[in-house]
Amino acid sequence: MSHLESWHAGLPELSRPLVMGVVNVTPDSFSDGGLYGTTDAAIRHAFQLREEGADLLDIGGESTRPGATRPLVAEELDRVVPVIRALAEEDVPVSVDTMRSEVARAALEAGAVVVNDVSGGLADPQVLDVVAEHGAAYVVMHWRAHSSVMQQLASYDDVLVEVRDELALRLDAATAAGIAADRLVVDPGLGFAKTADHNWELLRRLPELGTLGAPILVGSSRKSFLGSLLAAPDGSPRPVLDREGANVALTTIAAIQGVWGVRVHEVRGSIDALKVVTRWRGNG
Ligand code: PMM
Repeated sequence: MSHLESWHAGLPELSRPLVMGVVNVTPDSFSDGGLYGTTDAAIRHAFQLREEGADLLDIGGESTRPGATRPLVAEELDRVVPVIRALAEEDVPVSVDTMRSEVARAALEAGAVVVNDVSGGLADPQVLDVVAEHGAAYVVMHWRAHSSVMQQLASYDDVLVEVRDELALRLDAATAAGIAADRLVVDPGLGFAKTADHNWELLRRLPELGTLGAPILVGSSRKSFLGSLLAAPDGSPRPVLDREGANVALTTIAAIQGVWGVRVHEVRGSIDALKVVTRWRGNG
């Protein structure tokens, strides 16, 4: 069975958590904006992450950086579709990071096997219908509002319980739209309407999301809560491209707590960490 066919048959069950490698085809992502902004550079970078061991490549054409302005639909399509097509032609499994049904549809037609929707279907509910129609897998991330206003909504009595309850509603909406329960993945959405303290608490209590009955994906890579954790004595945050050691530690912590996958910009270190956890558990 080809790699793409096996994704069509169901979510993969690996002996270690899956590694989703991030390729942002954007001029303005907070983490790698502009680095892979052209189709060719993005394709080259995706193949490099695949060689380093990424199981799935997450192709995004809209920055979710706090305060980012949204691209036009046509711009987002131009950014992601050629990259997805080139990877799918080489049997590389791809997810599309989008909140838009038009982009989700074009991406699935170009060969993507997963829709990674940071809004969990709230930004454009028709995404759910498109995913159901194609029988694709769907990542339901916890989200409260678009980036321009989301940090005003970072208020919780118990962040884990509220994120879990809000994700449960989105899972219900997804199954009501016809997405099979075994095609759904949940993600707590670190940094999306969350402070650093909220992110740390979620990372401390990941197994409590298990009652949702869906595999868990976590994306901590390069996020600003790591920048502030690692800040210099003068308080300036650690630069975005210099947060990888901390992120590898979080891959380890997430794996020990039994997550299904991690979403990372740098693949090698996380693959190494997952090998360590697997061997440490006595399974490798
Ligand atoms: N974070 C970003 C974008 N997409 N998708 C999922 N499922 N989980 C995340 O945490 C997540 C995401 C933030 O932007 P980036 O692409 O620069 O990391």
